[in-house]
Parts: sequence; structure tokens; C-alpha cells
Amino acid sequence: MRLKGIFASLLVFVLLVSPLGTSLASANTNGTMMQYFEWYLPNDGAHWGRMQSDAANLKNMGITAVWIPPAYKGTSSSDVGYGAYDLYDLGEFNQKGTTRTKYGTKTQLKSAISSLKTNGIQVYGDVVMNHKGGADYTQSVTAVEVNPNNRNQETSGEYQIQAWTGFNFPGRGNTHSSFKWQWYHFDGTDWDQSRSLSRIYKFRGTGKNWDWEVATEFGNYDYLMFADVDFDHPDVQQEMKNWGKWYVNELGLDGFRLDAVKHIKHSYIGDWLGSVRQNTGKELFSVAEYWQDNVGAIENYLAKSGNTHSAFDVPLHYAFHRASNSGGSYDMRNLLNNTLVSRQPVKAVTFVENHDSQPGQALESTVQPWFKPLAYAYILTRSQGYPSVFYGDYYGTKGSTSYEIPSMKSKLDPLLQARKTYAYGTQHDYLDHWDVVGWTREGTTDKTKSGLATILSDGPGGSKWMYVGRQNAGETWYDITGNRGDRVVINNDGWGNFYVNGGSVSVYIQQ
Ligand SMILES: [Ca+2]
Ligand SMILES: [Ca+2]
Ligand SMILES: [Ca+2]
Repeated sequence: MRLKGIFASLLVFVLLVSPLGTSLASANTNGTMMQYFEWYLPNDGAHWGRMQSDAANLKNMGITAVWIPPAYKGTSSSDVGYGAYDLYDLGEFNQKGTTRTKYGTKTQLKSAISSLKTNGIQVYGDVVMNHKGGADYTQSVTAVEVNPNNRNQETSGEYQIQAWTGFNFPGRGNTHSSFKWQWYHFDGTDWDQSRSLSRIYKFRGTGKNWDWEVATEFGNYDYLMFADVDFDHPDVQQEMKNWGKWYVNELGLDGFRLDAVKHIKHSYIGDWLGSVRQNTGKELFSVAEYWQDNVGAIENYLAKSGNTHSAFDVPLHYAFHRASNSGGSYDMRNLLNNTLVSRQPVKAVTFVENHDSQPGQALESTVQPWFKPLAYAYILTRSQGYPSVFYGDYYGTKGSTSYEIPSMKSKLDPLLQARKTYAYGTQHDYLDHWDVVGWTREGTTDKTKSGLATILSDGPGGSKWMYVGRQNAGETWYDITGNRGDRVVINNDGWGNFYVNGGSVSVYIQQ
């Protein structure tokens, strides 16, 4: 029995390290994730309903997994979800003035997830563990002020503050969990209610200190916002593991998007994920948001959290951002420099835009609309990286006019089609020119007509001779994006001459 147990854990280990993409809905099909929300969605409680209605269409688009927004009660009904108040309230209890969340009720969420599953689409839950907002009452806490630019430096003596750290969840009571949060489950906060004073406060108490290891910006970047959860506290460590298991089982989640990990004790994330995987028996593909344009910092995080999961390729996003703002003068040979996808392709979730980078948001670093089809071709037709499509790019964003992203559905649909049907087989790179770059995929025998040739330019139009494989000799290829009307005949040696317009992209496939 003992040996059997060891064998079973080895098997689990093999499953965990299997390359992503391949472990998704079908081993044969390219995996594509969709971030199914944007910051300015209306506060109408109808989003889970929209997701449900869209499930069959998402399947047709080739979406194999959906990252849903934080599904639990935040500070109010309009909270996007990152002001997490009660992780056990998925739109079920009357708390913070509302039963539903911004996106709908728990019943609607479960129904939408059921439709996604019916269509073979996996569901990744957003995990907001760093902080808690909207406390039910204040508590008297001994604290010191720290220098906002160097949180290791204390700038005051100890004094008593009134901190928003008491969470007893009066609308939920003990349903799902009887854990009540107290000041000693947190490391600090940024508001003293008794003096109406905004500072970064570090709490005093036995063993109290900022967590380590976290990002080193501002000396120690443990503190981000609201009441900062203390991951050194054993009761917190256990409660979050209990919650993770509950969250997966309650919703049938297949994986996670881990929010704000640069502010969370890195080793704990690995520990937490290992526990939830073990206690649910699920592989739980997970991707961490470590928001820094610095591949070394992201790789350090991946190592310190035990090399247990993936991370968003933030440096690649910034490369797209810079290229899109350079009016053609960006050197396209450099797009992959110092990116996660070039360093650890199996660990990289590639993306163009998200709810934080979109116009008007905290980390605004938007990719200009003209460049988005180029960037999406980059993440969708290459063999490296697990791409994530942003809801706000596909359907457009709401919010004030100056923040709007127009819907790019008509431009993204052909690229999604290219990924789903044609982007298979050996890749040949032609990343060799400051304006015009390209790559090809030879296709595979088990995918009818598969294989493609992508060419893009951030400057003037041009052409490129590229090899697509001798097995494709004699075929006529055309541009699935419709940007070019050429017909390219593959010669006897497997080469073709492919064209692209200025500031544009073309993806050629077999006619
Ligand atoms: Ca701590
Ligand atoms: Ca923290
Ligand atoms: Ca250029």
C-alpha cells in the first residue's frame, strides 16, 4: 500500500510538469486562454449570463480555457473583484450592500461554468490573496509608520491606530468557513481611522514583520493596499489552503490566475498551490501575475515559488507597447529580447493587453490599436508560449470615451482561426530585419491543411522568402487576414515569397 502511494505521487508529479498547452482540453489542439473581463464592464450583474451565452461561440473561436474575474464579494457591488472582502461569498450572501457581485450571483456563475464545461472549455479562477478590503469594524492596533519609498525604514515611534482589520462576515456567519480575520492576521495597512491619516503602517506584535521574500521595490514590496495579509501567520497559511480547496471544488475550477504575487511571500505560493493540488487531486494549471518589465525578477519569483507554475510574460507586453509607440522605428528583431517566452517558453503566458494595462488603468501601458493585430499574430501563431486573449480587445471596452478600445473581433477572428486550425508543426524563424519579420509552421500530417506563414512589418511593406516545408510544395497559399490578396505558390523546394503591407500583418495558409 505504501509503495502504491509513492507510485501515485510520482504519477501526479509527471502530470504537473507536463507542458501546458498539451494538457489542455485536447492534447492535439493548440491551447488558447481568454481573459473574460475588462475593467469597465457595466455593474449590471449580467456578466456571468453573457459568459454563459457566449460559451459555444468561444469554443468555435478555439478558446480552450477562460480566466474569469475574481468571483467573490469585494468592497461593493461595483468592485472589479480585486478589493476582495469575503473569498467565501461568490454572490450568495447579502454583504457590502449586495448579494450579487459586479458579475452576477453564485447560481448564475455555476450555470455559466457548466456551459463552458459542456463546450470543453476549462475555467481558471482569479486568486486575490494579498490583501482584504471592506473590513466590518476597526481595531486598536500598535503600529509604526514606514517610509513609502523604503518600507524597511521606520519613520515614527509606536502608537495606537484604529485599523480596518476586523472581518466577521455578518451576512455569511459561519457558512463555508468559521474563520474570522483579526488585526494579527495582517502585516499592515494604510489608514488610521482615529486620525483620518493616510500612511503606510507596519503592525507591531510578536514575530510581526513584512513578509519575505517579496519584490524588493521600495525596499520591501509586501504592502500593496487595504489590509495586507500576513503569510507568516500559521492560521492564515492554513485558512488560505482550506479556501483554495473549497474554491476549486465549489466551482469545478481547472486552474488559477494568481493576483499580485510580487507582494506575497513567494515560497508560500508554491506551498499553497502544492497543498490545493494535493487536496483536490487536480493538476490546476496556474499563471502568476508578477507585474514588472524585468524577466530576471519574474524568473526569480518562479524559482522561489518552487517552479510550480507559469507567469505572464510582462516583458513581451512591454515590447509590444514600445513597438506600437515607435511609429515604425522599433527594431522588430528585438521583440523577444529578455522575454519570458524566449527564456522559459513552457512557463510563459503571453498576452497583448489586460485589465490593468488597458487605457485609464493603474498600470496603463496600452498597445496601440494599429499594432494589436501584429502582436496577436505573434502570440497566436508561434509555437512558444500559451496565449491569452483579452476580452476588451475582442469585444471592445466600455468606460469613458477616452479610455475606449474598439472591438477588434473582425481582426482577431482570422488569427484565432489560424491558431486553432493551422498553427502546427515545426517553426522556422525569419526574425532578421528591423521592420519586416516572419516565421512559418510546416504543419502536421494529422491536421488537414495545417501549416502557415506569418509576416509583419512595423514600417513599410515588404516581402520575405520563407521555407514552409517540402511537403507543401506546389500548394497555393493565401492571406487569411484578408490584408493582402496575393496567391503564393510554394515552390518545389518548399519556399514561398510572402508579402505584407506597411504597419500590418499577413498570415498565409493553404487555399
Ligand atoms: Ca509577516
Ligand atoms: Ca503582501
Ligand atoms: Ca522597425
